[in-house]
Amino acid sequence: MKKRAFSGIQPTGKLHLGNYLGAIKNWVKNQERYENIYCVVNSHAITIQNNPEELKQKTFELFAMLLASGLDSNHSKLFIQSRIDYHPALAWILDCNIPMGDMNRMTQFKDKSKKNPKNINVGLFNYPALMAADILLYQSDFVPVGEDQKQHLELTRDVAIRFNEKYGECFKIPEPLIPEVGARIMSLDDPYSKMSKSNSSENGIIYMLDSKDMIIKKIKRATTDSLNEIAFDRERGGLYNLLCIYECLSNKSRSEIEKSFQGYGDLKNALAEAIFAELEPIQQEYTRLTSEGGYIHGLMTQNEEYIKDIARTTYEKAKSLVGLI
Ligand code: AQP
Repeated sequence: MKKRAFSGIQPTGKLHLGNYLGAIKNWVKNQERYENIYCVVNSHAITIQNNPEELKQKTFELFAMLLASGLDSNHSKLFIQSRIDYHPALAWILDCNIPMGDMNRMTQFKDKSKKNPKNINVGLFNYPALMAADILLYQSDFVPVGEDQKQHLELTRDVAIRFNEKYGECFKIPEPLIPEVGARIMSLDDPYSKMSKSNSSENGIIYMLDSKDMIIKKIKRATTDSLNEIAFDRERGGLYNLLCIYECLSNKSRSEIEKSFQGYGDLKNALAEAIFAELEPIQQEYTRLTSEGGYIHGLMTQNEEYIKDIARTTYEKAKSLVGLI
């Protein structure tokens, strides 16, 4: 029997190259290897997104973008988080089993609160409990995510282990699947911050729907240094980030890549071409899919019965184990 992979992505902002290389590309690559369940986590999105019409539109667009990127309904069950009520229900049970100290350590909450001090809400603080519920409901073996989610995955594993020990066997303990290359794509103009939908400046971020001209412009402006020597050196953050992006897209080894370019101009030209070559077919498919809106809306609810069955079984077990009637 195939192992199960589960992951989710928020319909906040516009999808970018970090989301694609850190998560989506790997979901697609491993599609035939695992039994896959992928989720548009719109309930997570309301921790930072508060325009209802925009949220509905972004949920639709993200769903279409995942399909356009190559997720295939024969191999991957895609669904919308808010349509399955067991997610917040299990999150509450987990909430009551997560020590405050564990939650207080979560760095993403600290980062996001610092960057948006006007919107520090309880949901944002509690995000990791809902994420743990998402994963544990589906008895997932693997969770393919970017490196930024590692700490949340550790919390998920800890709460599951503790719960199983305290109340009896209930949850499978999931393993993170973090890609060797592309796990942390950095902002182009601030290579020491991750590329992020809500935090990066427009110049620091390549969106999946950027035109070729836009990609060329942003890559040309990307921060490097004055050495003009091509080497995978973590200390040279700007160059290292560009080389890692190229590595994800080229299937070449690091030594081959280092020998391929004369200087930064040469690398930047090839990188912009490689990014557009990867994104162009996705953009075309996205345009095709979204022009048939009814088709996407039909797919958005297609897997719900299957998904609900798995979620219900886990939730009912957890509920009964803690003594809720
Ligand atoms: N820069 C990145 N490099 C590699 N992987 C990344 N991911 C996000 N940024 C990078 C991975 O994308 C998946 C979906 O992420 P998400 O949208 O659900 O939330 P996020 O991690 O918080 O992504 P953003 O772009 O930073 O969004 P905002 O700003 O809205 O919070 C995850 O697997 C993540 O690891």
